[in-house]
Amino acid sequence: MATNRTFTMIKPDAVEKGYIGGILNMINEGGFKIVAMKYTQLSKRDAEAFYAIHKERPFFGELVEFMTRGPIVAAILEKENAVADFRTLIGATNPAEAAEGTIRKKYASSIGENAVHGSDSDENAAIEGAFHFAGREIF
Ligand code: RTP
Ligand code: MG
Repeated sequence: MATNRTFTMIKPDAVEKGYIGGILNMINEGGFKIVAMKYTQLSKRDAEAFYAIHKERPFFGELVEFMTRGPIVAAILEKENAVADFRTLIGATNPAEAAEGTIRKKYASSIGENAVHGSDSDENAAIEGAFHFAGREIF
């Protein structure tokens, strides 16, 4: 995957609350093009693999439980400087610290249930995109 792409998930909390449309609108307004998208649900094994980097953290069990409790929207987004610009658009992990105008400020409820995921590096964007999408599903 090229370095002008990032990977996102609309997390179960935001899907449950009916925020898919609002979040996709902010993504479009932010200048990102959707090049792959699916509505799916993570298995426990998927979530443990996806968040393996956090497996020693005290919140890992809670994170896996949360991310598997309902469907998510997974997508690959394209824009110049996609990874950094998308992290800016989503805002801080803790919505209490998220800037005005960010997705988490508007839609996240807590540090754990924070509405969206955004890749933190080009390398992870490529890994995470490939975790969810086959080449023929990316346009
Ligand atoms: P993400 O990977 O989902 O985009 O979030 P992030 O980079 O802003 O935050 P990260 O440190 O990678 O943490 C991953 C996710 O774990 C949950 N978390 N819970 N209870 C807690 O203290 C806590 N800390 C993190 C959040 O869902 C966070 O997005
Ligand atoms: Mg992260």
